[in-house]
Amino acid sequence: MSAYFPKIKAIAYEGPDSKNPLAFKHYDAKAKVLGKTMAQHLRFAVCYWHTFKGLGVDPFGPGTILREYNKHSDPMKVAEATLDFAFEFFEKLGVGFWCFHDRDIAPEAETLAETNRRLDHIVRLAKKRQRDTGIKLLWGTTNAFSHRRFMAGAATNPDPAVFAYAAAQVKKAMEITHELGGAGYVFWGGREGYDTLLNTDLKRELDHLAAFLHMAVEYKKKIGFKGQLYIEPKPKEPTKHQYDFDAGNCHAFLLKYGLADDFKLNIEANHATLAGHTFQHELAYCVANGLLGSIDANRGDLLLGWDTDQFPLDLYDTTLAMYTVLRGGGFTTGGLNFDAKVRRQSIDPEDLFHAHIGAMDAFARGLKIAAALIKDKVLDNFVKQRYAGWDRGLGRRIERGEVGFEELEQYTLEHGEPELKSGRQEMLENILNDYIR
Ligand code: XUL
Ligand code: CO
Repeated sequence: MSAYFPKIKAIAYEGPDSKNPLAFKHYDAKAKVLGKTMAQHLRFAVCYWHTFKGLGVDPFGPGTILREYNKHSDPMKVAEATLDFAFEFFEKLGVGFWCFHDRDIAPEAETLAETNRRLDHIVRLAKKRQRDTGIKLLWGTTNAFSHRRFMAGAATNPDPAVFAYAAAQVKKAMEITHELGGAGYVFWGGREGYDTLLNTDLKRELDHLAAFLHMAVEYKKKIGFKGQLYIEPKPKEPTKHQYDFDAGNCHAFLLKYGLADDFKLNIEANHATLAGHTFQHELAYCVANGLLGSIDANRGDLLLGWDTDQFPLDLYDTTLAMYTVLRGGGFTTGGLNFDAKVRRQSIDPEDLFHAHIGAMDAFARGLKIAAALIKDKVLDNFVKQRYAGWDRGLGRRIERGEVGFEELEQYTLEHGEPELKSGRQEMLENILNDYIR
């Protein structure tokens, strides 16, 4: 069946010398890197909301992108046609996974009961598509931020009736994610934050968010859903201050409320930079704290202070991300979901292919470069040497908790001024540059 892209064949790997824009130059799904195939390492997913529902809307104008599947007048016909388009796209692109919000795949109806019936219908179709193609669900999630009822948040809403509505929605979204064999479920705090503290009880809202997540954990166990739960940090937008600000903030929240065993994090590159961190920093924080879950791959724009959700192409970013992920043991339940949208002028379906091909190639290159850095131990050896003092003598005794301030004062009185060593930042940056090719 080739309904929507009759002219585009399955995207093939043609190698770095190919000049074909509709071919992979670096992503060779079956090629092995450090003992696993590229597909197993990267676990690419296409996200439904940007790729199929995103139509180029911006604050200055409506969408510019006209898609054939949106031509039907019945919204459920649109939903069915979108699913057809989506699975044709997944197959031709050659990704193993997809991700969605409940409201992406089926439009909301007048009542919750009818909305849920619509979801069940699309889920039945999606399940068949998954079975026929072998494409799996990386994670599902809930859109509890677009409808006007959620203008003041979902789980952190001042009104318990809105909290209840959001709970009902997450309950259903977890059920359908389970039904579709999802490997995970994401909580991105859409409007869980505030616009002004003048009308906000911050402590109460955080307590409510924790109560909500505890209910989700309980329900997950009740229905036997084995997928991993993730929180996706973001510091701002749409609210002035989002409660799930960054990885460190989420970690403290999870620890405080006794949720740390049940959640990992879904790190988004553009959210990291909005928080004033690098993408690698957020991943490194996760690795250091056992929180590495999944990735929303994209990039921001250095000159723009909002979430531009562009397709990731920067080899430094993809290399350092893959370096950190590999050194953290790689993905288990998670993967690389392209939470990215084509620009407003990229109006052809073909642009969706160019966008994803480029991003997949950028991560494949990042993976290969990261593997070479790891194999040659160029950075590892330097770091090991830099901390070698902790593997012997005084350092080892400190790490083992065998000495206190008095012994350390005595040591300093005896040994005097420590001998300083260069951090060699420029040399290490040059080494990294030598590997990026
Ligand atoms: C918003 C964002 C979301 C989540 C899923 O910035 O990243 O698309 O990934 O709700
Ligand atoms: Co995201």
